[in-house]
Amino acid sequence: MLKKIAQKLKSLTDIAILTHENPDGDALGSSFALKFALEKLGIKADVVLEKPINSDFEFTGWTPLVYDETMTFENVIGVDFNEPTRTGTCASLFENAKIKAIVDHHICKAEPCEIFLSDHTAAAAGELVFELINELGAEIDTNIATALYISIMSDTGGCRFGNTTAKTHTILASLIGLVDVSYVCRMLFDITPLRKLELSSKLISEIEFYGDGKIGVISAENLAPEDEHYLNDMSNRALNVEGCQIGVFFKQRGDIVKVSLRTLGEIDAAKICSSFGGGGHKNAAGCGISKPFAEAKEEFIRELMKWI
Ligand SMILES: [Mn+2]
Repeated sequence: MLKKIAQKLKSLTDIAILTHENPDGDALGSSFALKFALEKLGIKADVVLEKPINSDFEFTGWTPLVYDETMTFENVIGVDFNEPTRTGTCASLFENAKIKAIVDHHICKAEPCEIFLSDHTAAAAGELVFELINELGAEIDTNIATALYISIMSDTGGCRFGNTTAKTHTILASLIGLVDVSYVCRMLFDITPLRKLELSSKLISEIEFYGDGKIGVISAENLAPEDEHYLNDMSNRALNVEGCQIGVFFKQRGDIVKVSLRTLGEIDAAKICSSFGGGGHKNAAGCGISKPFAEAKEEFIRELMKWI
């Protein structure tokens, strides 16, 4: 499939790259790595996002095209999602395109398009994009290497999560000479906007525990939309409390309670979230529940209690 996708991409002159809404480091890094590689081959490529890049990633200097409803693209490739609805308002670009492909590493329920590479053993979409770039024959330069490095380090939490493999390290090792590692890691993992520090300290101070401290729960019922991206790692923060095996973060978004779940070992986050219509990876998954906040939370925690 990798070969097929590379051949297809090489036959095109203009490609839009899409990724999931509220893009994280993997979504952005794998998208921009692919853009830079395609441009090296003389193919016009744009990353199209719902919104401008969030402040966490301003340091990259990456510039996406911001979606507007007049946009149309004949050719689209999606990275880091396998359900087109995950791209938010960009879903129409995907639906209306003539040629569409997806490269993804989430557990997959249904094939979203004909040209579809799905490998849930990959730690990050960036690992698959790395292989795709090699297949395309584009030479990896500093811009591409940095984007891939950000992608893989983000989805593996700096090679600390259970999804990290020997292959992850091998790929990173091949990139490392081209990347300003200490700068990138400081920007990814250490630098915190003051607003994020304030918000997360407040939410963490209100953490609740269930099941003898095995389940840590952080909740944000009244969250301003512009603050949402500051709280991407809240479920990890809950999981990091000594004795916790499950970390969960509930936040209200419109009429939906969004759930972000992190688990240890055999506690299958993807399975738990799929019973609420969501999905993801074995130890990191999410879902949305259309119920009042307290009710959604109670129902989800009741399900978690079965796993401990
Ligand atoms: Mn990913």
